[in-house]
Amino acid sequence: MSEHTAFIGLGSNLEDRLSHLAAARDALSEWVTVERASSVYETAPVDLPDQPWFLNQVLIIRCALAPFALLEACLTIERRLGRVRTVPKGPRTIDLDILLYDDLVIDQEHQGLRLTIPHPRLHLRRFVLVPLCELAPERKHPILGRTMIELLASVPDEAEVRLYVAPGGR
Ligand code: PH2
Ligand code: MG
Ligand code: MG
Repeated sequence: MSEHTAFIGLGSNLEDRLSHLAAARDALSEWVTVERASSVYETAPVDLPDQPWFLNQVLIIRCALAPFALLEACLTIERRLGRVRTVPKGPRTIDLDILLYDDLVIDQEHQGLRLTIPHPRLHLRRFVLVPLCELAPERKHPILGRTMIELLASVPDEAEVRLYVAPGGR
């Protein structure tokens, strides 16, 4: 069984955000091995500014799932954690995005689902690059050929990303 390494971005800006991140990690463990998790960051909303601040985190996972099977697992977890898709880029209990999968470059549609890896906005978002740099600063973007730390140094996004310290130190 071949093993793959992927980076998954988690985001939540509704209800108990920290619990949603934990529930997503637990649910993912049913399909994949969660190897490492970044710190949790509290981040100002981008793209659609008029919504609550997010908690974001990035995970390194190992899995035997093919890319579309991993996407299916992510969507299943989103549904299980009560995500309702109303406004695009709007508030959500949980979002799981495949950011990187080995050094794969893919942009395909399969049974009505579109999958683009690397995530098409990875290099434009501080809330993704900051936790990615914590885990893998020297990892190269498979299309841009630049490391995560280089991408962060030149990212135009200025939206705030700060380390999240849970109330009561949870
Ligand atoms: N996700 C979005 C849109 N905007 N902003 C932050 N800070 N964090 C997110 O995860 C996020 C967002 C759509 O995927
Ligand atoms: Mg997203
Ligand atoms: Mg998503």
